[in-house]
Amino acid sequence: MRASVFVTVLAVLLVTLGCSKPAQKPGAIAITADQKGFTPSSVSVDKGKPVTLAFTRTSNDTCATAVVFPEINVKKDLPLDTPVYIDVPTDTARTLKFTCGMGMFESSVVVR
Ligand SMILES: [Cu+2]
Repeated sequence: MRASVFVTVLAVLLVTLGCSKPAQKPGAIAITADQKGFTPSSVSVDKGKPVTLAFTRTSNDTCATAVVFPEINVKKDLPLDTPVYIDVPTDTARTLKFTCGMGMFESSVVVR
């Protein structure tokens, strides 16, 4: 019967984690998009540790109305003053480039 207790605990845990997901992400790394591009334009994160970036566009005077991570096929629109959360894979040590929708404001996440 121990196995079934374990499975029940695991299921409850997964449901709890799942429910908390759409909420705010306190550990997220904040990145601002404005006329200067992305700030900070480079972030380093620890390999193997889950990382969420929170992109917020704070100006209409910028072409960074979207953020693109070409290596992981992620493209997200950045509505004004609304945080957009992106989970970055950290399983391998590498540099993940991110830019605006036109490939400008080249920035990076360094996983090491
Ligand atoms: Cu651009």
